[in-house]
Amino acid sequence: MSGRAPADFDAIVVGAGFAGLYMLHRLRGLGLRARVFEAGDGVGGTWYWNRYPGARCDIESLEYSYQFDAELQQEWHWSERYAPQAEILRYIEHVADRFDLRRDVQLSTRVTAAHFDDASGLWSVETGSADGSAERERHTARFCIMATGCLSATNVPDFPGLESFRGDTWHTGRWPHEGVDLEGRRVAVIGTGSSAVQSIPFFAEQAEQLTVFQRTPTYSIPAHNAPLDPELEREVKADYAGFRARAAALAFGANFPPNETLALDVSAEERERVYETRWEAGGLGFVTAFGDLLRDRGANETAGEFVRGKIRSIVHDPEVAEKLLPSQVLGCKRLCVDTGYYDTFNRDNVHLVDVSASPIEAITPRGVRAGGREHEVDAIVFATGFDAMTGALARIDIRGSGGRPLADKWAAGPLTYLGLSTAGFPNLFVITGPGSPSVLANMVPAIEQHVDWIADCLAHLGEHGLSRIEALPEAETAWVEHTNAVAQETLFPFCNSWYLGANVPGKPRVFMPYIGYPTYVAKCEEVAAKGYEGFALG
Ligand code: N01
Repeated sequence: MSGRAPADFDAIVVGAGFAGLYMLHRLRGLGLRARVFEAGDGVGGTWYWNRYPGARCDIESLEYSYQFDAELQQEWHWSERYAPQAEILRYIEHVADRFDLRRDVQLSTRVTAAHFDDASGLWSVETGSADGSAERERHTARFCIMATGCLSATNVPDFPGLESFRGDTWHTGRWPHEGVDLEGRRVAVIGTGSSAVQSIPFFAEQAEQLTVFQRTPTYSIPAHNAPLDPELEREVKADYAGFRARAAALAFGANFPPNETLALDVSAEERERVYETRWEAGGLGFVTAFGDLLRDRGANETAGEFVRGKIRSIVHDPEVAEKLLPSQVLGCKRLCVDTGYYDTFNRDNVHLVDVSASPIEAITPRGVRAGGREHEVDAIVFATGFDAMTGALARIDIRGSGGRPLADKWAAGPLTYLGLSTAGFPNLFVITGPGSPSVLANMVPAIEQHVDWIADCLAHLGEHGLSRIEALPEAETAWVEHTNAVAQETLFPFCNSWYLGANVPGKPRVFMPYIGYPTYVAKCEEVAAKGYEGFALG
């Protein structure tokens, strides 16, 4: 690359999860000097932090893995249909060792700032120790690549009195590594999203009393998790590439083939039969039971009513069942996948507190006050989710050309071209950023697609003696408008989901992920084939 000012590294990567590690591997393959900074004391990202009991993937293990190395995917054996957190973390650690990645990963190091310097054309990245105790350091690099994750910045609501609580508090996304003993304790869980749905059955087994504070009832589909079927594993491994290609044509992978038939085009009996089949199969495939579930409210309502019927049949106490019935559009918040969630509310030691009408008023020294009543507990679990998609970036002081803060540029919501790049921030890439399919695709292949695109782009720059790439404002505007237009054709904007930023008070309400993985991949390929159309190269 021409015009190169001396820099500590060719590229700095922030985060050592699935995205950062594969990015490092590709950068090395290009002969570039790279350093990964990671706040955690180990690699793994999401799967390093989310160690709460019951944490596991909602995408089947044979699909939730890297495909860049044929031997790796042949040799790794998953033990269950849906891999538990510890096994996914072992897999990521195995990849780090197998490809000798650790020597360029600096752990326990938090990136606090990343500033672009117009004069040198370099990024200056400031790091400190993860606990803030060590001196800050600065490192320069031509490229800065954010592999900071979509669901990594935890969200603990600002409940009055939080600091006064005398017991223990934990967030599911920062679960203590040594585990937590709930034996004989009265425990509160705040939230009923995926993390709560997975952990509540485990907490209920251990705790003396478990009180669940629910603001929005959730739709959850049984996982029907089981040991991985060896016959299926053999079949997939006999043609893993073909399996991956089939998966790439769908949102959530090869085992979730969508049914194109419209729900309202078939009889009520036929709908019931299809829903029952999907419920028995388990998992996220429920939402693709018919082609119009996320487009037509009437169609969606039939699926919602089916799940409500299931909840009524599982939960014995009709009053509790009634409280658990979701009424929002099914699937417009991420569908949950569970093992025994609704059934847990049949236990004598589990209590459900509906805080939809009367929100949690305060955390008191002895518990949680809601609806004018204090619920005394010894510990509180915040299963309150994440400042999704933009939160991890917002927690870094990122400044582009002319010193412009990203926080200012994104004050009304994230603006990106392809979710990969943002105008005014040259040589900055975001892996699975807002405006890309990310959380509405299978994350690992979506990450690989982004990493490959970025690596190919850097190779292109090198081959053409170029050192700078930046999204053009007009390409970005068109992409943001297109992303919004696609979302508006669906039912996704109709709930208070984290896809919209609606879970974090004050966050701009903008639908962040791009809907349509195959279309998106084709667009990225077209942009590259046209010499990085929509980008200024120099
Ligand atoms: O977080 P969430 P999560 N008072 O935002 C409630 C992925 N994931 O960690 O819905 C009371 O979904 C909030 O209520 P409401 C997956 O993509 C995957 O569970 O906003 N309650 C909600 O119930 C998932 O979608 C897996 O009304 C408050 C809950 O807290 C994403 O991560 C497992 C509140 C937060 O739910 C996030 O899931 C785990 C308040 N002030 C996570 N504020 C799998 O692979 C928030 N809540 C299976």
